[in-house]
This record gives sequence, structure tokens and C-alpha cells, in this order.
Amino acid sequence: MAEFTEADLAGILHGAAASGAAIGKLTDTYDLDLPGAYRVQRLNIDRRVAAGERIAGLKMGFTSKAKMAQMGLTDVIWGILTDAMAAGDGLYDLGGLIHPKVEPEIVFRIGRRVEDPADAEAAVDAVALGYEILDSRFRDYKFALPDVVADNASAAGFGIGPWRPVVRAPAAARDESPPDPDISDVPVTLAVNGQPVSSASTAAILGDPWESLRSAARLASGAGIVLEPGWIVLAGGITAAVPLNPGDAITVTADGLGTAELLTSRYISP
Ligand code: OOG
Ligand code: MG
Repeated sequence: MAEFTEADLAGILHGAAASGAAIGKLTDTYDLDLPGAYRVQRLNIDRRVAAGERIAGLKMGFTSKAKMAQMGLTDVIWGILTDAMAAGDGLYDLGGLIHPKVEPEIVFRIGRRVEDPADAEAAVDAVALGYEILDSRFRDYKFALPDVVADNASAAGFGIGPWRPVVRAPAAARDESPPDPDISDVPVTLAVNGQPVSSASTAAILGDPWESLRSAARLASGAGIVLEPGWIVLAGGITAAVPLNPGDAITVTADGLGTAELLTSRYISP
């Protein structure tokens, strides 16, 4: 195994993202374990923050069987989102990306500081349907768990549909009535240019997307991260991700949760 520092590996990943040129798996050449991979991930987030980006929240990965099967991995992972990854309202420019994909997500909004992960669920003030744009820095999306963790769980972008405020039953009735809107088992469809290409229930996310929120809070707390008001948590792709091409119109819909839309530009900036 080659000599390396975690800063070297972060630099390699940053270089791939900045140049749009894919790299081979780090684990083929370097002895990278999961704790080391999360440190590499953090080095590149620190680099983004030093460049002026702000942390926007967290993303969970491989929380659904469809995603695990698609990528051949079975452990839940997480990554960190920044404001620069927000897709915005205009046409989304795929320029600089290597091989982007899109997947439907449930998005949680944190309403107040989460000092204790046990408080995370109560701290969520709204939920929405959204999507995530993925762009693995690894050739052909071929990676082992430490690779994809170091690569910030392939994070590239995200978009959020209309927020739905979370309304909770009085404490005595909470066991029987889930928070409204009920997101535990809602059919979600992803359409490309008007054609539905994949659909699945939100129950695909660890049985209930709230479970993913709880995991995110536990993992963040273990990493010394405090969830801040206004942060979001992406619960994890509900269906397998689909390739994103210039000029695509992507629509993610779910009963009672509305629609999130992504229009990519036909023109790719150099
Ligand atoms: C890793 C990212 C996984 C999810 O929602 O499961 C992820 C990948 O598929 O490249 O974002
Ligand atoms: Mg995702």
C-alpha cells in the first residue's frame, strides 16, 4: 500500500471534483478505513467552508434497499451538504459534473438547535419532497464504502419542493398518530421528460424516513456535529438514481407532498 496522508486523499478527490475528471477507487491503492474516510470527507468540507460556503445540512446514503442494490453496498453512510449545492430556481448547469444522476428524497428541516440526538425528531419543523443530484468522483460509480464516504457520499446538489409544516398530536396520542403530514408510507414517482421512470414508497427508507432522521442525528452527534436551525437532512434516495442529461426535465411527485422539479440546461458550461 502506498504512503499517503488523509490530506493527500482529500486533495485527490477535490481535484477530481474541480476538474470533472473521474478517478479510480482510493481503496485499490491506499489503506483507507471508515474513520479515516470520514476524516477525508471533513477535510474537503473544511476546504469548502474556508472558501466561503456554509453548511446546509446532512445527507444519508444507502438507507433504501433500491439504493443498496443499485450500488452493491449495505451500510448506511452520511455526508455533509453546503449552500453551494442548492440547485436554485433557474436552469441547472451540468457543466463540470462527471456523470450526474438524480434521485427522489424526503427532506427534513431542522427548526431549532439539536443538542441531544433524542431531541432531533421534535426539532424538525417541516418536511418536503426533494431530490438529490449525485456525481461520484469515481469512474463508473465503482467504489467501496470508504471510497464513497471520503467522496462525501457522492453529493453534488439538491433541490427541495414546497415545505409542509410538521404538526404533532398532543403528547398523549403520539404513539398512535404519527406527525402530519404522514410520510411513513407514501408512493413517490420520479419522471424524466414526462415519462415515469421509477417509483417506490417512502417506507423503503429504513421502514420509515423518520428512522433515517434519527440515525442522522445519532451519527452527527457521534461526530461532534450539532444540527442547527435551518439545516436540512436528506433521508436517502427512495428509488434507484437515474442518469441526468442536458435538457432533462425531472419531476418528483408524491401524494400529499407536492412536487419538486429540476430543469437542466441544454447547454453545458465548459
Ligand atoms: C452514494 C450516495 C447514496 C442515497 O441517497 O442513498 C445516496 C451513491 O449512490 O453514489 O445519496
Ligand atoms: Mg441521496
